[in-house]
Amino acid sequence: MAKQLRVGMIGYGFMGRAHSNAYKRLNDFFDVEHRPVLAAACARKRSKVEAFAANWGYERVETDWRSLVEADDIDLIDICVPNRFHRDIAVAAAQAGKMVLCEKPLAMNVAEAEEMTEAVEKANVPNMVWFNYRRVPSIALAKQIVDEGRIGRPFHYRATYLQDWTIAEDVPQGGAALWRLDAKAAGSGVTGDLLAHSIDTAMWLNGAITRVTAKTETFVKERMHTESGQVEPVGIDDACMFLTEFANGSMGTFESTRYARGRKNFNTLELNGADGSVYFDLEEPEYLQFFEYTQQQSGKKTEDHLTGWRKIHTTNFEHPYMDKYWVPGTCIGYEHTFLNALADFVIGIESGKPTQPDFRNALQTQRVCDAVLDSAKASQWRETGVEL
Ligand code: SOE
Repeated sequence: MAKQLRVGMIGYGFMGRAHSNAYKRLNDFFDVEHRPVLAAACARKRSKVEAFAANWGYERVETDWRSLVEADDIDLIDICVPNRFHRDIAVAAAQAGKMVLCEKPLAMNVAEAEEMTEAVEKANVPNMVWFNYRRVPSIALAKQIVDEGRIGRPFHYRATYLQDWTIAEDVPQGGAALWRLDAKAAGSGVTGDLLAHSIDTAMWLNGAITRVTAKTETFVKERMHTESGQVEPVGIDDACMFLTEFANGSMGTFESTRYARGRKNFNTLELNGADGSVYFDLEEPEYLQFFEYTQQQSGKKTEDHLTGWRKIHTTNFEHPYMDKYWVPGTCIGYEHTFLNALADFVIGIESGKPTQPDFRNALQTQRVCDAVLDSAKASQWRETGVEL
């Protein structure tokens, strides 16, 4: 018998839509016992949340998140609001015994992330942070290749995450959609918003980041604040670059900006090891590039003229998640990364093996983000304190 999973969604923006789509489609593609029910959507502005609820098919609306987390007919709270609200909602939801799913980054800073982690662990409620890029089949295949030992001793990790939507000086900070430019709402700029994704993927593929040295820049120093109507100083990092040491002895470079003209959501990674390399580019998400170094076997003719990068079209049934969708050669999209993440979460509940990244795992990413920002401020190397 199907078990209902009654969802209380908080927020109605980009992520509210991406997650709602995942709840609606889960049982169309994945054979799991739980059936998500879009029970309630919550936001402060009634007209907005009513329109969102009507569009996606939520049964009712709430305008106070506190009522939603206390409601008896809700099993799971999904937090899709600006980062400054994550901590209070997650802690209250855990205390009310609800499962908690939270958009990235987990929190404004490590102190909040620790509090949230403690709350979900004390209440023993299933929890997950939506680092959706782990669920791109090509990136999941990179993980498989690493776990199979095909990269060998790792030397280098390289990540870039570039956008260009904040170059104009008249883009305001604060308010719907633009809260990401307001340090009071977001905590940080590209470090929490974009590099958190890169850091999560990097530590998943290549283990703990132990030390960092960073440089950040804020190119536009003042912007109109939508809420106050005043021109206010900008407190976020517009760009951030950092070097890392990984616990496994490899080194990494990370670059992120919202000022790379022409780059909309350019997210790449490369890992180079003694025996091979993997490369991924989100603009070609259905491909993983893999270089395999094959040593010459004694007595065998060398085939060096045939060595080179393989561009693997990750659409076969054998590739991660792909047996759930269409036929080989046909691709899936951005929205499916959320569907895959939700499926993993539900499978985790049903199997009793919690899926990752849970709050404790995302706390480690938060540690790296905080160390990066602190390093940039002090112009010094910082230990991250990551436990993996
Ligand atoms: C920012 O523009 C943003 O929407 C991030 O917040 C998302 O996490 C990223 O995946 C796409 O870009």
